[in-house]
Amino acid sequence: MYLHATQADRCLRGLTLALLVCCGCNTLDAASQDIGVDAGPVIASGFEPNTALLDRSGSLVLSGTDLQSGFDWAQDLEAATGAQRVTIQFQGGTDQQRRAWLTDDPVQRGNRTICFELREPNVGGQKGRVQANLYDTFGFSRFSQRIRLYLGDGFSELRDANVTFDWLTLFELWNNPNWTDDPWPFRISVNLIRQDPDRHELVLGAHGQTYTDGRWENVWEVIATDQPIAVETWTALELEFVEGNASTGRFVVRRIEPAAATLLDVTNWTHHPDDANPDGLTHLNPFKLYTSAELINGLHDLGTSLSVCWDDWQFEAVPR
Ligand SMILES: [Ca+2]
Ligand SMILES: [Ca+2]
Repeated sequence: MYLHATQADRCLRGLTLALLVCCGCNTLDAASQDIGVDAGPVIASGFEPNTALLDRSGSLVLSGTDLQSGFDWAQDLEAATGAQRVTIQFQGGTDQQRRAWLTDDPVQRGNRTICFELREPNVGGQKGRVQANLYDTFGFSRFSQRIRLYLGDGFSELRDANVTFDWLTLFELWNNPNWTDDPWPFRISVNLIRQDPDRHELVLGAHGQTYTDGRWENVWEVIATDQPIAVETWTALELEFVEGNASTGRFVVRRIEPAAATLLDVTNWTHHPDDANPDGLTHLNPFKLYTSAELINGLHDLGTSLSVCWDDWQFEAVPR
């Protein structure tokens, strides 16, 4: 147990995870970090035992120590990020409508993962939400994250049905949040989208948006056309963020495997353009499943739900 995470501890932990990954799933091996985050992961978990989900007033809290990586979800997390916990938030509903749970890899038994499922719209009947909250951090000027994603139940239907959509959020960065009375709300959302009903492909898109008078408006938008994300197989993704303006801000999404590729590469605002004193990224959803009642109900009518699994989360960051 790492009660006091030293630099040596972190190096050892990073090495341990690298070895595990190298010998196991072969997904998160070294790749170049071109935005200057190279301190080694400060969060590193494959959701292996003894990672646990504890119920706290309707949300779940990632707890315990991942004995494979050595990462402790309380002390190590707070020392590395300033955040006291990673919460899995639902915004209401029942276990029949939405859930998050630790379970075996759908492909490789014995490997533990965290899975999210939406069966019915759990937020006032209007939408469905299951999300990891990494909130109230020190504020990062840069971060890099790797995680593996498995698109499970419902996604082959979304790929093949006669439907288009652009709201199915997998990642979201809040710089700054719109629920804290901050004068300069701004967010970057990464969605899985389907643009053309004649193409049976799910692709990633991202936008940076300001929030004014209850409305989100695009500052920029990009779509990884011609780079479909496969369903019912593991995809390893890397996200990188640099806080900055139209020429210094950066947001990148790469696929590590299968088929390594840069999917989204944005040089543009990563905070509100009117915010003269950006203070780093304090709030993010490092993984989430958030979409419309329309999609969830449509899948429900087809007799299925919407489920994703996540594994091998690594996060490294530079505080401001
Ligand atoms: Ca795992
Ligand atoms: Ca900020």
